[in-house]
Amino acid sequence: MMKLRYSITSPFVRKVLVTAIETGQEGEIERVKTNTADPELAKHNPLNKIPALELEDGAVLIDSAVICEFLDTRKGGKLFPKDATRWPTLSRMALCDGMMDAAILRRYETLRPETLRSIEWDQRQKGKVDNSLAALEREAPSFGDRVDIGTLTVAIMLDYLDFRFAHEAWRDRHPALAAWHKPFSARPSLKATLPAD
Ligand SMILES: N[C@@H](CCC(=O)N[C@@H](CS)C(=O)NCC(=O)O)C(=O)O
Repeated sequence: MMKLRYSITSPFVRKVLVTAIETGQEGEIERVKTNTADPELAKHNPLNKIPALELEDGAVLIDSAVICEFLDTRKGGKLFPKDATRWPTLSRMALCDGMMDAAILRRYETLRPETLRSIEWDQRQKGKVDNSLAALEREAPSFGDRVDIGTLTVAIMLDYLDFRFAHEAWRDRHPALAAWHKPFSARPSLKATLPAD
């Protein structure tokens, strides 16, 4: 069995779980619940971040993009296209990864003592998410029923906004994205991995 250092609230871990389900490898991955504050995690990932995937030979892969492409490649490459759509797909994933990085930084800021929090920092990260949502809103009509690592990461990122920033109501200003997200989020891989506290 491979071992995945994971937490159910992490959208980056969720990318890996969704990829595992979409490619039929869920049963080959043992989940090891991990607190990123645990110094032991550094043995697997010196960045102390999850996901980290330990392979059967003990080697460890880090970063969701690397782990997802590894899993997908093992099963013949379904989610990472090899044709001309590869680069826009990877770029879409990278945009959503960046949005999740910004949203997570905002979330971490809320966990600091109130006197140490910076409104400027929060607004700077929020601006990245807002600008990227506007860009995705323009692209959403072209998504169709494409299922690849790009569109899956869009859904995972939107679900993370629902999970941590529901009060900011992204659907209100992004009707095309909302119309695409509704049926897409019924995919079993997404339903089975929704974040929860
Ligand atoms: N680029 C990384 C980001 C992973 C990441 O930021 N994970 C968060 C949890 S969602 C984490 O481990 N944070 C702990 C920390 O930053 O110390 C990936 O795609 O896997």
